Amino acid sequence: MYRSAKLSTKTRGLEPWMIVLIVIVGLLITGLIIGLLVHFLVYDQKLDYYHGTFKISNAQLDGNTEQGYAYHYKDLREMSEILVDETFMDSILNKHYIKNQVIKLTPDTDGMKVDVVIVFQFPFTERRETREKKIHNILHQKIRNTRALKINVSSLQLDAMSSTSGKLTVQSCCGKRVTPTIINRIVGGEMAPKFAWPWQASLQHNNIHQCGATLISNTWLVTAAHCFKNYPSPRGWTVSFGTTIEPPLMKRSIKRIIVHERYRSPAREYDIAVVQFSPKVTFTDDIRRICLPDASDYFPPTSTVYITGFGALSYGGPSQNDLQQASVEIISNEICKQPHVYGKEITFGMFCAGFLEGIYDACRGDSGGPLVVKDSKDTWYLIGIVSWGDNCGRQNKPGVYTQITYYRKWITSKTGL
Ligand code: 4AZ
Repeated sequence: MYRSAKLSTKTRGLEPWMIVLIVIVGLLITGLIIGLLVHFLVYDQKLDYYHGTFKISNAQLDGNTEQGYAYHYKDLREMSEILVDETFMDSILNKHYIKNQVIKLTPDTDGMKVDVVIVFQFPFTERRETREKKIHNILHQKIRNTRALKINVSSLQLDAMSSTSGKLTVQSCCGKRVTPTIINRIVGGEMAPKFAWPWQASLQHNNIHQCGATLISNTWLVTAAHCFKNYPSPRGWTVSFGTTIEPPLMKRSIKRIIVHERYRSPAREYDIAVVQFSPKVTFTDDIRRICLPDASDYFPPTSTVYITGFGALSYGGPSQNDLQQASVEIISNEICKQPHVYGKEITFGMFCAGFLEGIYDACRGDSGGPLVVKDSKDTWYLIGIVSWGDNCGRQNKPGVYTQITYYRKWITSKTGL
């Protein structure tokens, strides 16, 4: 009996534990397939890049005021970006539109030619030709109806870009980063998050950190002249990138050091130098150049600005391996030139930033590094170079910075930027 019963289960069907196992495995496989489908269809949609060009006929860059309105480069770029933002945010492509970036403004016979990269994220189901047609039509219609800028409708062109060249083009633009701002202090010390300050560099002599520097192109840095007081020749100098000195994200050797020809230590005027390294870097999320302001740009007192560096956390302390950051405020010359602050020590091409109550400040080793500001479109500009100060974080002794706008033409004359 016992034997025949066993035989009958074998012939009638599977053991109960096998059925349970099969159900569990089946559920797991179904779950995995659903998970992968959701991942690829919802989260892993690739970005689509388009290169658009159009011509604004009533705009000129300032300095050329014969026809139409004269704009600063920065304002015209911002107006064009806002126009493209509005175009797609108010359209049926709203859900798929990511962002746009003006990559070039070129003066043309009777206006300005604008080159812009427009980024979308579409579901896989939509055909490529359909998308391109929709984008073109929406842009065409907006341009025809726009009043603020007179855009030549027939000048509009739109081409799809490969995702590699789209990504590279967007990354090569200045002053953009991939992380939001969460901040405080260098003296007192707060570590900078990865990707937050991709233009920060460390200048090293015989592999020892000496100064900060800021990336302004794929081969040029801006820093302070006083960093080269002891070692004026490029020999022995290297630059490293990334949020730690050790290990460095990337390292390059310095080929050229151009110190301002009027810098005379121990005087503090003309504390600026440009430095060229080789080979060039490729921009990524962690290494990017910052934008330089126009010579005529003005950044008013009490504006919030940011300083970063590998410098000491207190006067006399050691340099840091992890990049530190602080949020400070621009202090007016009127306040900084008061006798109990710096008096006559503040001269042309300098400005103060920090707080009169002290605490948040740059310190030794931060010298040469950036003081930066963000505009309304989240584009970052270099406006100061850490130059000097009486001690660090002391009351009535804020940090003093080389004013980039004052030396803007000098930078162009040496680097072409
Ligand atoms: C320095 O010795 C230094 N508190 C840099 C900045 C400041 C002070 C000293 C500003 O490089």
